[in-house]
Amino acid sequence: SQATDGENKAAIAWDAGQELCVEEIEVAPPRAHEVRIEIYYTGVCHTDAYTLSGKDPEGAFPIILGHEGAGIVESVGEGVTKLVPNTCSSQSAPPRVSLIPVLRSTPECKECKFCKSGKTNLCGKIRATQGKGVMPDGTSRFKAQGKDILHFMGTSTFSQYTVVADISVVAITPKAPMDRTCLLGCGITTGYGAAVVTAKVEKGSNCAIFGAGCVGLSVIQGCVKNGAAKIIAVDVNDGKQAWAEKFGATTFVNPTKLGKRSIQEELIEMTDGGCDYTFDCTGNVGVMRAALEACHKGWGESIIIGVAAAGQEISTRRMTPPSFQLVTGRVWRGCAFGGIKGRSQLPALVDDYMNGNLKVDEFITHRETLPKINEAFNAMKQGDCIRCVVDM
Ligand code: NAD
Ligand code: AHE
Ligand code: ZN
Repeated sequence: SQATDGENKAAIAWDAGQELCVEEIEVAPPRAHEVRIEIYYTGVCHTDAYTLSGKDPEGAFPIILGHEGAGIVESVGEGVTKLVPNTCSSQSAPPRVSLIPVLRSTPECKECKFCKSGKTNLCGKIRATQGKGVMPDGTSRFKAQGKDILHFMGTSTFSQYTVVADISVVAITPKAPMDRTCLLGCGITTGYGAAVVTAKVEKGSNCAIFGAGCVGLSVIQGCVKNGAAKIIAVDVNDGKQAWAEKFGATTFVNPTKLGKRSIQEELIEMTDGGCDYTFDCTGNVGVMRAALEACHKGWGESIIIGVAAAGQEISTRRMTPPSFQLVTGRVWRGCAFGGIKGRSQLPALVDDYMNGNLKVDEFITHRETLPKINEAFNAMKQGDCIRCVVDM
């Protein structure tokens, strides 16, 4: 089917805090260096809910959310040579290319100061326009009810067709099942990369992971992969204990059940002086502080992954002077998409999954279809949903 023939539906967020409306939209053809993709499956990430809630300072409406997608290239704009449909596959009819559009901050142009630095996976080429919800030329490709609809994270996967910059797309093996690999577009890759690529957890390390949702569970799988000794999952929901253990956590702590003792005190005692690595996978600024303060003096590193709401502040004050948390060698850092470069490094992760070396299926607790996408958001609030995959 064609993107513009009236059969194209998308879930539109008309305003903050409202349910998504599934309705017909027009998706204009891709312009130069753009790709139009037929989305087959999308995951729903907490960052979609965060932006929908109105807490994202960049979140403008109306917008088409979604940034964990897998699909097939339908057409390409001028100057796109590597993602041309029907040429990249050895499969018989219909030949196709599977793609994961990767999230906004992690396109990879391989030419900008960021890409060339060798120090980050962030790419500067289209970040400014992406933040404004438009394509690099400053315009939108989506129209509904006569109005322009904004793009999100350079992906907008809650649409049966979407247009993205070519540098936001990564071609993966056509054998990969799209109803699972869509999740590599954000949550799983983010957590795994945070442990393996950003923290570079060493064998024998003591690690604490705050928040055992999709991101935290994948941090756990990264810690397991790198041979960590203690992998302590911290979550306020006791239901997450079994999940954390399934992914390889060695211990589970519910911080609400420690009486007067703080979680940082508990972790420092459990690890004989503090953790080598801690990870915030909650987005809660109080948790970020606890995660830093639970680190070992001299070298402990705390990685912030969670996205905190606009207007909040991160702070630390457990020592006098407070700067001594960092002066005495603890490191506070963060990462987007785990520090993984979308186009250079993601295909290898897909291969790891195909070879049975990376858990993906295990994260899927719910499935929905596009007309019921709001159910996916409801499920996410329940606490028993790790990831819901939406069949578009
Ligand atoms: P999730 O809601 O599935 O998981 C969060 C977990 O944290 C839940 O199990 C919850 O019970 C637990 N939790 C909440 N408050 C807690 C507290 N005070 N102490 C301990 N545990 C607590 O969410 P997710 O999809 O795994 O995402 C986690 C965070 O990561 C979100 O903030 C999301 O926006 C962010 N995120 C960031 C990136 C990135 O690239 N940096 C990518 C994906 C998601
Ligand atoms: N306005 C931002 C807010 C959300 C955010 O921080 N996004 C993270 C990824 S979270 C994915 O679930 C991110 O990549 N930030 C780095 C950047 O350059 O924005 C947004 O992304 O819309
Ligand atoms: Zn996400």
